[in-house]
Amino acid sequence: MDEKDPEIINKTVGCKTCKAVNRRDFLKATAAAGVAGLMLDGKEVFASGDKKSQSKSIKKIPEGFTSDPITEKLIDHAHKQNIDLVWDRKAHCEFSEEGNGGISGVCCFHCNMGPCTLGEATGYEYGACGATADTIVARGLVGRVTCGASAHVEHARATAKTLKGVATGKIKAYKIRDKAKLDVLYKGLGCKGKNKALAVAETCLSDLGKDEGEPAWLGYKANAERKATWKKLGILPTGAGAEISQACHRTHMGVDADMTHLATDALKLGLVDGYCGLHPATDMQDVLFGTPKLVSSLANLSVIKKDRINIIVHGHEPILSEKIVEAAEKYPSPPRSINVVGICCTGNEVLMRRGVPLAGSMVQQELAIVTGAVEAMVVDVQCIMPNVQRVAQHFHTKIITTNPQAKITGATHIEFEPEKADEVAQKIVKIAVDNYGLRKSNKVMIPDHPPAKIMAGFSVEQIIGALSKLNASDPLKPLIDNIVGNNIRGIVAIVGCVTPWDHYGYRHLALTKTLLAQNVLVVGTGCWAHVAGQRGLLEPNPDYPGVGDGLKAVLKAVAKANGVPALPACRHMGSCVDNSRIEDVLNAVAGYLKVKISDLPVAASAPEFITEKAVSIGTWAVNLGAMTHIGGQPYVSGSKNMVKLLTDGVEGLVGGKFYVETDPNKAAQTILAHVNAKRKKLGLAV
Ligand code: NFS
Ligand code: SF4
Repeated sequence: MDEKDPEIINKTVGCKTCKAVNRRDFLKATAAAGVAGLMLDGKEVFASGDKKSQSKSIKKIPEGFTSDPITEKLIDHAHKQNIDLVWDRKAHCEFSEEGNGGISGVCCFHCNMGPCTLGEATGYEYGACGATADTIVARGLVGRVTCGASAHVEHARATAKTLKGVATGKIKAYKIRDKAKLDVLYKGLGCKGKNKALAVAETCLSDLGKDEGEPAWLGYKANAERKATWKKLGILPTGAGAEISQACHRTHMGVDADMTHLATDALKLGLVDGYCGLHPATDMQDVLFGTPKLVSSLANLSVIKKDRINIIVHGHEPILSEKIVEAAEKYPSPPRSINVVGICCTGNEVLMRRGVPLAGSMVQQELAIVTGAVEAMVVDVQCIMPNVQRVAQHFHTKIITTNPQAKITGATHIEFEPEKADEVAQKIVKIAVDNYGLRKSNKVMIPDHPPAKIMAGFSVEQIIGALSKLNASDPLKPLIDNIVGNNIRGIVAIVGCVTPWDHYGYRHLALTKTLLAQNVLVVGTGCWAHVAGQRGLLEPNPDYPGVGDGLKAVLKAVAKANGVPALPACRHMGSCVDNSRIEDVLNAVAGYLKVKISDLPVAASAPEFITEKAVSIGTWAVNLGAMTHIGGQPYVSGSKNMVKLLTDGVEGLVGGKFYVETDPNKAAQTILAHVNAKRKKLGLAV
């Protein structure tokens, strides 16, 4: 492309109007032509790489919020090299604005009489087949919950197959690390047979394959009251495969066209996620790799080291990354010591069990490569932006895909099989070591800010273990007493992704800090944990800055009883599948107080949710009885009936409901009001 050709700009502008612009080419062309920004129909459609014009498009930082300097510097560094990032590519269609088309969920692609877009965008009330906005929105929601659930189901399947291979002796690379947990599962699931690991693995695989009865993990983990409620509503799932297949069938053109009927299927798929995905994945991973215990580490992109061979593990399933960590440790006399760091939930998994530093959240994955110091980014599944390969082309970094279900065009694919885990891991580590020679030192830019100190590893077993130092015979009592006595106002789980459509981490931080100041015990997982960690909320700081006095006193007492100087303000409970651990805590508290989860002063929040997995986890949380805040549009606003059902009607069915609010300060106030209302109802002081 001749970047100086002004025609290119015109052509690209034409392209921009059809919203299919290649922003990077556009940046290059306009920068070469000396154009800083372009206006189209009175709107700024583009600001070039020129800093002055770019800053115009950056929203003002909210008062009291400091942006993360490491992230900011790397974003600037990328822009200087004309590398576009997730923050730059807002490729929304022109109908996607709020209340109009895409974002409101009224676009349907289910058949070739479409695509049909209803509502303000086109003025149509019905699709070509006569589908209403209610039907189209409901089908879309069912589709997203199904897809999210399937991701966790595949995660559980991979873990179960590995455990089965270990149990039968076919897989030698792994062993059972937590026999006690295996015993607990075996008993809890009502397994039979001498080979406990085999019985547990087969129970999971049977839950994925069957089409009658209910998932064994649901029978084991959900409390009796919940099971009865779901049964009454007819939303108890059978097996994952059958439910996912039926959901796809129901959303096919011309099958299910009743909003409420479809919505109950979404609830059912939320349960599939919880009990055929999250719980079995967490439990069997603990058996194979160990149940997390308190662990200290570091967080943020500056865990990538200039003088080391840096390998990033990224994705979700720790089966390979566990081995990469091991292979790196054992690598024969490397020329430079190897530094394995993690991104996304694979990062959380190896942090929780091995103390591997957290390099960054989902939206920081491109920035990791922009440091110029990453020899290999080893990815498995989920939340891997294909753009990592485009960014890697500017550097020596090798993107290595490993899962048979996930390839990226241009990346190196080295297929992982648990049977050959050691061999594959060693091969990958060698590729990274060899690749170090191709690193260009003048391309290395790791911001000169130290990573934050973090403490993680808060499995339920760890939490109970720590509480037992206060009361050995009744470890939950100190927690309950402090909730009743209002030192702990309530428990809020803040989880999920980080959005690029706001200042990095702003919604997570604003919400978390407000709740902590009000003595709310914040537990969390996923990419929330990256942001919380990077910004000091997982640091065991004996001053407990920003933490309310009641909560501070509790944390101090638990720390003292456990002989550690301090505990972090928030509890990092793991990856997104580890949301299962949060249910275990809620069930324990509800059981102790002999009330329903929906009666407890608790809530869930995904203030920056992005993925379909976040939607299915949120649906599961609603099923549990939790008010579930989401900080973004879930593509349902095009159906007023659906909005009413999700934010109100569903509460009468399962006790939980969705609450949508992008402003974290408003959300915090609503969540606090909810927690206080629940306290009042229980007769507790507010
Ligand atoms: Ni959860 Fe983990 Fe992050 Fe969101 Fe993706 S990494 S599974 S989906 S983006 S929190
Ligand atoms: Fe349009 Fe109906 Fe086909 Fe959807 S299923 S694209 S609404 S005709």
